[in-house]
This record gives sequence, C-alpha cells and structure tokens, in this order.
Amino acid sequence: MARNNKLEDQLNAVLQAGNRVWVIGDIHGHNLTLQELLSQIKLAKEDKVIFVGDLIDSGPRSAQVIETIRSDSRFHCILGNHEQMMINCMKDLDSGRPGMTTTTWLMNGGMNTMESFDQAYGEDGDEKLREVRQWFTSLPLEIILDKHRIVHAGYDPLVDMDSQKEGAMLWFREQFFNHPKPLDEKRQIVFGHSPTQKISHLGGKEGEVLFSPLRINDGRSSWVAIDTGVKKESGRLSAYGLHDSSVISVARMDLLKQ
Ligand SMILES: [Mn+2]
Repeated sequence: MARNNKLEDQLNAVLQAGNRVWVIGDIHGHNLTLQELLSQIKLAKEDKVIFVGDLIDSGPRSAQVIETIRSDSRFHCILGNHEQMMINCMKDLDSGRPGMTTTTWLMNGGMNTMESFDQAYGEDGDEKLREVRQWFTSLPLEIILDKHRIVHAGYDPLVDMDSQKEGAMLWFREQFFNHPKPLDEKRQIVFGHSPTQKISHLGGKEGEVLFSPLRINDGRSSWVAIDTGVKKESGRLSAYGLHDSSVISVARMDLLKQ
C-alpha cells in the first residue's frame, strides 16, 4: 500500500490535540532493546508510535519484535526493505522458483528471522511467517502528515514527490540525503535505513540521531536520520518525537548469537 489516509488523519489529530507521536528507527530483531526504549518513552493512552520498518533480520528476536508491535493499537508501521526482501523471497518460494531473492534475504539476516520464528512458534513457525508476510504487504510505504513525512529510506530528488517509486523509498541512500535542497519545504522528512555513522560527511555520529544542516521554510531541519545503528554492538535504538523534536535513545541490549 502506498499510503493509509485514515491513519494519517488519525496521527494529525493526535498531534493537534497535543499528544505525543514518536517515530522509532530500524529495530532489526532487537526486542529487549525495543522494550527498554518503550519503557523509557512512557506512552500515555492517546500517544502513538510509528516504526520506520526493518523490524526484522540480523538480531536474535525478530518474532518477538513483530509480536510487540502488533499487540498494541497505538503502534503503527511502514514497510522497510528487509520486510520487502522477505515478501519477495516467500513469493518466489511459493511459486516454485526460488532464486536470487531467497539468497538475498537469507544472507541479509533472514536466516536469523527464520530461526527466531522456529524458536518462538515451533512447528507453527512457517505458518506464522506466512501470516506476518501478509501483514507486511498491507503496510504503507510512507506516512505524510501536516508537518512531517515518514519513510524508510528516502526519496528520489529527480522525481516529483507525488510520483515516488517503491525502490527509492525502500533503498535509496546518498542520492536522497546528499541532495543539496529540501525536497518538501513544508514537511520534515524522518527516515531510517542509513545508520547515521555512515552519514559522517554531513555530521553523522555513531549512535546519534542526525539532523540535516538544510532548513525548510519554518526553520526546522529538512530531514532527520533516526537509524542509530542497533545492528552494531555499540549501536543504539532511538525514538524521535514529532510533537517536540526530542530524541530518546537506548544502548543495545540484545546479544547476538554466534
Ligand atoms: Mn533498511
């Protein structure tokens, strides 16, 4: 799904009413870390959380991350490239034509996701994985609010903002954040996907949320990069508040299996 208008209306209303909306970066199967972050942001009943995708792969607890996120009606999620890799892989397996998509996903952390589902659900793991795949296919690619856009990877500066393609929104890196002009003068773009230590040429530091040096009309940073690299042992998981532009982040707690 490209967008979910009902959800966007709901989130705008939550912000207008003075409640909080947090955006949480790439979790990659680190559920203990997610629990710690959620306990620190102390959600009230009317608050909301948006996850930027890449819930799964790499870390040891992808199944639990998905359970956490689907178990609370205040939580909403957009699609990441790792969810897309899983969707593509399973589509090809089902059609009897396993190929590159299978290797691509499994080599990019999908193996740990499969293991996590097996451990969590035993012989129901496969069926559960299929049900989750179905949920992934229902997720929007972006959320456009009055003052923000939430997207997994970014946008293509050479394409009109209303005609953006899935490939850019799920996979782009430098082409998006190196662009020298704001892409939306009214909205701040909040994205994950590129760990901020890999944006060091624009001031990105390991484990820290990065605000673009470019400004939009109202003086806010043009974009905010919130993937603070929980995949790395020294990485962190971060939440960015759309209501007040504050950041809360926690050190990684999940240990990786060898
Ligand atoms: Mn990603």
